[in-house]
Amino acid sequence: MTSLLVIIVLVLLAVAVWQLTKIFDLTQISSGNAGNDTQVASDKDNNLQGYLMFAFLGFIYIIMIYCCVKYGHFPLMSDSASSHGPEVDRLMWISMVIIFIVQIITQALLHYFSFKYRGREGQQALYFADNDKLEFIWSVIPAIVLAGLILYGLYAWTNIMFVDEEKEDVMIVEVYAKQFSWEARYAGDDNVLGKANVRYIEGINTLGVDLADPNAQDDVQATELHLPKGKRIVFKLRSQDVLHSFYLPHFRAQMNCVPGMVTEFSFIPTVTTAEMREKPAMIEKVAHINELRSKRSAALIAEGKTGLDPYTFDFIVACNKICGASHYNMQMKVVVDTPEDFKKWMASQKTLAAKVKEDKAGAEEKEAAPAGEKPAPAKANDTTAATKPEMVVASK
Ligand SMILES: [Cu+2]
Repeated sequence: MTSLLVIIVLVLLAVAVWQLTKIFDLTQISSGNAGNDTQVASDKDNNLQGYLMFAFLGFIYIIMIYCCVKYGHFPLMSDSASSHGPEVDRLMWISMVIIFIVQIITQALLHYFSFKYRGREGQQALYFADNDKLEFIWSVIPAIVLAGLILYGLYAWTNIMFVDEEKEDVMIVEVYAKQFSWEARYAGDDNVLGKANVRYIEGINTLGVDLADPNAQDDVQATELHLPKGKRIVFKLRSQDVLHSFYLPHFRAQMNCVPGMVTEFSFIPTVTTAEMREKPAMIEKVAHINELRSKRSAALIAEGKTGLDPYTFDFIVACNKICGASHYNMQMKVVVDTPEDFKKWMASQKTLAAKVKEDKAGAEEKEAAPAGEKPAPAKANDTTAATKPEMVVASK
């Protein structure tokens, strides 16, 4: 790395010396000390530069068309999986199309005028201090376009953020962010989350739920976010330590998780995980990922390392704020089920209160047993640990 930097510095020094020599040569010409004037642009040079401007315009257009054809499928601008997703995508498409048209026109004008007003022998540039009409035009047009985009964006945002919790049948889910994992808490049958505070964090109560609160008795904690399709979910977001961001790209959802306060976001999932896996674009994408993976896996096996498992698509919650060293790895799997499957999954979950009770009972039993006499409780404890591999991974 150091040698690379030294090489770069030396190259830059050489360029600087070369440029200084050129400047010196030019000063010699203007003061009449030099006999030849090859450094001063002639009409031929200016014509060449003018045509090169057109060539460059062609070059950037060709590159643009090539990129649109080769990389033009925007995975985050199609196939959204939430009810408000298409509106976000529409806004994105409108912005992209406007940017595309404006840049096509302005690039063409920029390069055409550079050609048209190229240097010519004996021609002087026209100078004027300002032109009110021109300035009015180039201020008002962008102002109108931007105001339109901003107003449309505000309208879309208000629509997305408006939730009438009293009229609409919503499900409350808490998502807790911490360095570097996510946890979820379901409000249970009463649909009211029990109080929580970082001071109550103890043992397996990693969310800091106040277990004395009657509303907390049916709360269910999970390390995988299961959501029923077609139901409005209101997420209550908390953070244990630093600023994180709750980001679900497939649902076009993002909201910061701020320590010391509860933020909210709400959406309706419209596509189940199984349906998403069957979409042609997703099948193609997963096949491509697995093609790359199998090559990488073969290379790893050749090196004597463990190969990679094939990738299967899953929705994710990712953290979208650089929150520390393992930020890149801060993810939680999201499973969108049919309402029936979701009910089944929920029925299979134990409440946090029950889990804590069991855990305490297990610990007391272990304490009561004299060491070396009863191997059974120790074995039972091991099994508990083995049934919670996700918890262990998540707390790393
Ligand atoms: Cu984070």
